[in-house]
Amino acid sequence: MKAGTGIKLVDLDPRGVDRNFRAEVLAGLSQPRKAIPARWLYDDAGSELFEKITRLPEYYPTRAETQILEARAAEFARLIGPGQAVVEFGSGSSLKTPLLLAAITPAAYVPLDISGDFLRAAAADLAAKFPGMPVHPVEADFTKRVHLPDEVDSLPKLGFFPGSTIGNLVPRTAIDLLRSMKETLGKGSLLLIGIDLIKDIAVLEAAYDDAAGVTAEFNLNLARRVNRELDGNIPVERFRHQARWNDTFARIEMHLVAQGDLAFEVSGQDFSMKDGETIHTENSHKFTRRSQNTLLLAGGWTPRQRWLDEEERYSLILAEATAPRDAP
Ligand code: AVI
Repeated sequence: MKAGTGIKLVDLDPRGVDRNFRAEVLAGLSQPRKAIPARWLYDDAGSELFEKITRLPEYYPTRAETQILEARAAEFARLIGPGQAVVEFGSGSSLKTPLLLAAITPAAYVPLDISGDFLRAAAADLAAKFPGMPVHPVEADFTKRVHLPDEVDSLPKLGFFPGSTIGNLVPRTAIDLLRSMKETLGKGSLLLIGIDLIKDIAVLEAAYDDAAGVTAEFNLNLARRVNRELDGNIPVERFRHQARWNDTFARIEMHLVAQGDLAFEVSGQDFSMKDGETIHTENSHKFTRRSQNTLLLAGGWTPRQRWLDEEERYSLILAEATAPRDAP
């Protein structure tokens, strides 16, 4: 991290491979229960597959969230008001972000993303769609406090974190992230956050194991990426994608399941797996109204308004940064 800027410099080895990727894959595969952090699913191929997932008939979150953004524009305008600096955590979706910006007439838009390429492309797209609205992209790791551009210092702030990406984090990390967002945005700021809901298990499992096999490809691409970038020889064709509901932790888990006993190498290290053993690749937590409130309050945000889509599958919540209060 470059001191004080909130900008994370990626640490590449001489072949241009991110050293953190190698370290996290080797550590994750060496554990008794093998796992690779979900953030590594998103190389170029993975990001393209995720875009396809958002259009699948089984994957309801994107459509449900877009429907809320379309249907509730007048309420956003009333509750949020004009003149905000909209700070988007992530480089923005070409569909959802314009819906929000058109609804509330902001004074500036500040997308934050660790990937400079995505960020610049998304910022240019938004600037073209909203001529006259200042756009200040910031290349930063927003899991830590980010120093926002001086130009938006005096403006009220609205954080935007759609997509239920918060659900990909385990509760401790999710709360750390919410607290960092509050530090980035400051006292009195607002946060509009998408959070997915617990529902029929069959619906959830289908959303993460679609009939066309796109999510399976998305998951298997992680093993292919390891082979490509880390000198691996994982026999990808001997793994099966699995999406399973874990009721104890209220989450869908993605796993790569070994079909038969197998062995492989990654970066010169040997690994073996028994038939049925898995590599855990993603969690997607789902919530009730109460567990959403608990999460947000633990992260320093007081929920003020909650909207559901027509089929009540998904929610968008407006919360306010509140001072810590321990006494009842
Ligand atoms: C990015 N994130 C919110 C998606 C989700 O629903 O958890 C990632 C995803 N994984 C499989 N399908 C979609």
